[in-house]
Amino acid sequence: MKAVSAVVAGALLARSTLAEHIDGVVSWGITQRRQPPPPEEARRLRKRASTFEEVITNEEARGGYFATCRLGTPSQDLSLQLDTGSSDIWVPDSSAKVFNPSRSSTFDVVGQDEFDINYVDGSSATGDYFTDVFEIGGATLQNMTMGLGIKTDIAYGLVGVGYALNEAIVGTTQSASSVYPNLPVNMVKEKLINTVAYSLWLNDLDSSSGNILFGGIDTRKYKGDLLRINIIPTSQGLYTSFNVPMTGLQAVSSSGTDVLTSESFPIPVVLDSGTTLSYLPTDLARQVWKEVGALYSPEFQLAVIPCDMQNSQGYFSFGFAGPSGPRINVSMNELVLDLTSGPAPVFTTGPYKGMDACEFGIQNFSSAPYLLGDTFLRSAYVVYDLVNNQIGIAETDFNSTESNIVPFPSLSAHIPSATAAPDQSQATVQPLVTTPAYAASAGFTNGVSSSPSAASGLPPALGIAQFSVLAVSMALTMRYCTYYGWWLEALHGDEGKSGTIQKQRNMRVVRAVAALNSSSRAVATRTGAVRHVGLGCRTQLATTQQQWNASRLSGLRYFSRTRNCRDAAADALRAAKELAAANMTPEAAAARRTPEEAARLERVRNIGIAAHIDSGKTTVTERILFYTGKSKQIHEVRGRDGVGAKMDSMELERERGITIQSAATFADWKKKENGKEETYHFNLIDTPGHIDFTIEVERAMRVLDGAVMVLCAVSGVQSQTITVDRQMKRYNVPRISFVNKMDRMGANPFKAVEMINSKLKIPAAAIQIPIGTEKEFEGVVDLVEMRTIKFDGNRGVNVKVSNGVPADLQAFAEEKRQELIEKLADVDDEIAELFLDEKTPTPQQIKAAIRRATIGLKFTPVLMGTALANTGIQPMLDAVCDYLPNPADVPNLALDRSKKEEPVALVPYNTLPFVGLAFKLEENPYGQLTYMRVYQGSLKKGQYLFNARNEKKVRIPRIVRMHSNEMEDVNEIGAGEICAVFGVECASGDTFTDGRLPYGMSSMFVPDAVMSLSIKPKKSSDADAFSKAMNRFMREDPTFRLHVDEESEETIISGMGELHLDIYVERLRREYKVDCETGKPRVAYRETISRHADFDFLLKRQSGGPGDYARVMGYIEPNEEDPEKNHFETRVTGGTIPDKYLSACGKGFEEATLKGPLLGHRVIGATMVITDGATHVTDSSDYAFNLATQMAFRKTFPDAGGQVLEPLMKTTITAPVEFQGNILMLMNKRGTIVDTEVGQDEFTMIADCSLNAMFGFSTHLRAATQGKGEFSMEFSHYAAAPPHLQKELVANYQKELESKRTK
Ligand SMILES: Nc1nc2c(ncn2[C@@H]2O[C@H](COP(=O)(O)OP(=O)(O)OP(=O)(O)O)[C@@H](O)[C@H]2O)c(=O)[nH]1
Ligand SMILES: [Mg+2]
Repeated sequence: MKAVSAVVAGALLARSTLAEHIDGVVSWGITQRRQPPPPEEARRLRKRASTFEEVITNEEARGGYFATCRLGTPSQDLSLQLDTGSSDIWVPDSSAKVFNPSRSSTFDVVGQDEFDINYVDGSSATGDYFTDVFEIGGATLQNMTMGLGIKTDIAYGLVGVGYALNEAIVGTTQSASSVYPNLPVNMVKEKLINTVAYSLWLNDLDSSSGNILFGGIDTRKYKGDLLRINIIPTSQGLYTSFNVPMTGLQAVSSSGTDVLTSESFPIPVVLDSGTTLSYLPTDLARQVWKEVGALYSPEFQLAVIPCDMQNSQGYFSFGFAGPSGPRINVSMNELVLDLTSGPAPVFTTGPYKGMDACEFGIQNFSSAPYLLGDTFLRSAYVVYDLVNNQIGIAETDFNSTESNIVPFPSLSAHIPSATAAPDQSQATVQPLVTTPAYAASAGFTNGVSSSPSAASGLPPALGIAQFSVLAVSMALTMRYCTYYGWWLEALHGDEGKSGTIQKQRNMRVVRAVAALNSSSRAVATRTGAVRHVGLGCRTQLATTQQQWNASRLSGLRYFSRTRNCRDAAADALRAAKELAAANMTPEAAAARRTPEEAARLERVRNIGIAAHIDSGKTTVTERILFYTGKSKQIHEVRGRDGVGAKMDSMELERERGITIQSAATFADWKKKENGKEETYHFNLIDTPGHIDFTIEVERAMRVLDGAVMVLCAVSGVQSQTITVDRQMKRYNVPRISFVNKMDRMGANPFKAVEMINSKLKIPAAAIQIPIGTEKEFEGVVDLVEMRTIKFDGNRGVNVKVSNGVPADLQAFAEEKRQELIEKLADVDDEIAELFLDEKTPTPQQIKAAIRRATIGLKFTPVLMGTALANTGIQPMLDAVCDYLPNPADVPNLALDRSKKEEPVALVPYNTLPFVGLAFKLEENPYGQLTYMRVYQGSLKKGQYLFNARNEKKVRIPRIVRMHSNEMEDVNEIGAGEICAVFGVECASGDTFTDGRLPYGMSSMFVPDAVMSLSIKPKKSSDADAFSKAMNRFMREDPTFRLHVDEESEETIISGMGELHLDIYVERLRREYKVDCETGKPRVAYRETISRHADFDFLLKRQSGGPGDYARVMGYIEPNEEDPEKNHFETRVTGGTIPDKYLSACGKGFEEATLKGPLLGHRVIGATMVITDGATHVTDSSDYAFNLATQMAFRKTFPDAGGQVLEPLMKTTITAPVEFQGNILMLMNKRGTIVDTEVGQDEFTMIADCSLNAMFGFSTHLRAATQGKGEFSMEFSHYAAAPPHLQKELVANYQKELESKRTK
């Protein structure tokens, strides 16, 4: 912005101090001009601008930065002013002794008389457009288009580096197509830098120099983290200035810290190097002044302060973009500025009588946008990223003598080494406006020497009342007039009203007034402003920032016409972006895929093994590891050798013989294809079957491309098979089915096939038939090829394949093959056609159809075998290769956050930008391990990734492939694979990118906890270990939760069931040596309402100070659309409740539903509608409306038929048939029987049971079935608890509350 560029107009040109050129970065040293201008130049300048009064001498604090550039051939040195608020380069010609075109052999006029620029301050330049060689910081631009000011009243040239749309636009309307190319854009075009971005940092008050670094950052020049925050666009969505949300301000000194608040939070502030002072909303500025004892004159709109306050030890901490955003501390020595260049003026009256007066660096302004000028910016290292529309900001390291320049790697790359400020959405939250205690005030003034003539050093900060007096009292105003009078006299006295330049230079001018003038140039005419300042007390600066902005945007500063160069920048940017985008489409990526890459992917299979508990998943996986040569020996689940299965590595798993955590491994399977051996690479996850660990299946299914669904040959589809089926369907995971335990008595694979068809509703057909049954089971007939497969050798390693089918099975095989073809004909067009033509498909046609239909989620081929007896596993591995997808076969989608979460396909191609999903976290002895599925791009050791959730940047120091609990280090992992990485702090389900794509991926489904229990370590000394363990468990397992009950102060853990919680209590004991006491398991009840009820609630409280007033009217009723979710709506007409209070009502409703009125459990299925209400002029607030809504909800809850819900569990019990009667009796008491299935020996009963009734059920079941019965439970839905139970629960809760109240 050229706001104060005019302020410096009179200063002398200086030489550049630093010019350095590294690849992709151009660094340019800038020095503030310290010398006064020669008199004739100053005169001309004075004529030029309305704000020229401040243009006198040096002073360190004066804004405006100049750099040495070189123009023409041979080059002429020019010192040009840097302007972050415009986008053009132009230079006055030789008449101003700035640039002499006739001496340049490369000078070429491209637009005669077409250059015409007007500034809002009234200054202007007209002339030609020309191209010539332009150099800065060692970078040369051969054909830079620039303006030549042949007629101009500005003595120096300008280099704009701001948003093109701000000022460097053609014509008078803003449009992206008329953007004029500016310096950074041209540097990108010339490939000198990679992106349109630069870092700009100033040094402290004393050195008055700074640097601009195009295309990169210098990591040694700032302290702490460089945080990225988003720039605020205009209401039309355009980016025109570096406008960011300021969301906090604290005053800090040795006596305390004050949080200063403003009605205007979040405050839009423009970071504007070139404006000397900073301008904040009046309410905030007043608090700042009060902290430091600055005095304000309404006449002059200026705050002044004793100069001694330069030594004050306090500082102000500016916060941006929400509570977790960057903070920049600005110390007092940056905020107290000399008013003049000679001896300082002295306070003639008032509390600082006799002391030197200085200008205070923070002034007030009446409307947005506010400005943070050099008094702020000197303390901040700022990176301006015009491509991503972000700013990187950190505190400047004034003492740094070192340099480490990091270029932006590419056009759209984010600011290097910067992380996005988290929770930027919070930046829109308006904090509560409070009055500070001014605890820091004493510390600000403490120790600052007082003036000898002042009565008693610095006075304590003025109270608000005194302030208002100061603001209105004529006497005080007069005092300031006196003060200015002194100045006016000095200026006009001896030499008369006109004064002389010489005198003016010596006499110094009140810069702040001029700065304000320059901010209000829209209405202050040049001469008018001069007059106003000259008239001192009568200065009236009533203009608003909007007016000023409006005039800027309506084109007061514009290029009249341009020629060929007008759209160059936009074109260059657009073309680069289009090229990048075109290269990233799935089609383009697929087309570029090399044969090697395609071959690699074709042989990758990411698969999961999932099934009902105990069906043999781990036993199967153990065989896979053995047959692929990954492990040399087979160890059984709870085997006699006492080793335990490799994949069940946890001690508890081995003891209990169940899988608790999923385990990942990888292996190479050599498959015979057309007489050749082809190697397939498997990434494999063995999941647990128990429903309490269902999250493990959930996340495996989220990231895997295919699955092997294992079924028991005797039981077929069981309760958890149905759960797993649901999970596979949720994530569209194609599957093959493997009927295990073919050696068991009563094994019947065809019953399992039938059950898959009928219960899971997936067309399924056996592609094998067994040879021999139960103990005689020795192999299978492959129905596709009609050949015999048998196994011998140690553990069945030798697969003996013979063509043809055993004679006794011929007819059966034909029949089953026909069934397979018919089933395929139902789901596959090609087979359907052959079938209708009564043609027999070839084995290749069948195979191809099975693959198509399986990947298309329309079919599952069923294989069979026995893992324990080592039969049938190898053909199942072949089937994984034949029928399950490779990573390129299945669509994987990400959500493009820059396009309203539009889905975009990810392509597993190594050279595309990286996108991966962290799906599982685990702490192991070597540190935090994050399992990651790489969807796109490759990941190299040492690479940086960005977490899409919080934009945090992390380095990946180590990549491993997991083999259960062992690891193998790798340097790189390719697209489509699964790996684990160390050193990444994240949550499970986080998306990672290399920073080039704005993608996130949908997260996985996390079921709600149904059971909880209170827990506490037996020894208080174990508290640390306890909380460490709990933190770890919660991080690793999203279904495990912990909270401290507010009322009972007990620690409550909750999870998926008794076993789930049990395992964690046990792991605490074993892994952390913490013994715990646990309470009785509790049910996670819910509360809801059953009918419509109206309310009209008035909150009116008065207690001395401001009161609380809010009236809300409306109704609550059951949420018919989703009985598990709450819904809030407002239908207020006529603005009886303003919008901001309505959003407070919404929050109030949310809070009320967290703790239901009956039991303090969550409320679900409630709708609340606010239809009307009332506010009070002074007493209404967000707080009052939030509270009123909560109270209205609670009060109306009983009228709306509030009731307690309890979880109903789908319970499946299996036992030998003879116990059917006993079980029926057991279940009658506990729930509703949904289904019973009686098999040959076993029967299965499914019932919906109240969880409450199921505590201790295992003991009863054991007693009723002589230990032969089994059961599993899974949450089904919530239903109203029986009335007597509701009554009892509510009474108990009330009693508890009562006892707490009386305590
Ligand atoms: N008869 C027979 N038993 C088997 C077979 N496969 C596994 N088992 C047994 O079934 C029991 C459960 O096997 P696991 O491999 O632990 O089953 P899982 O599916 O991994 O169990 P979870 O992970 O706890 O759900 C073990 O005792 C195995 O020995 C088989 O083919 N035949
Ligand atoms: Mg297992």
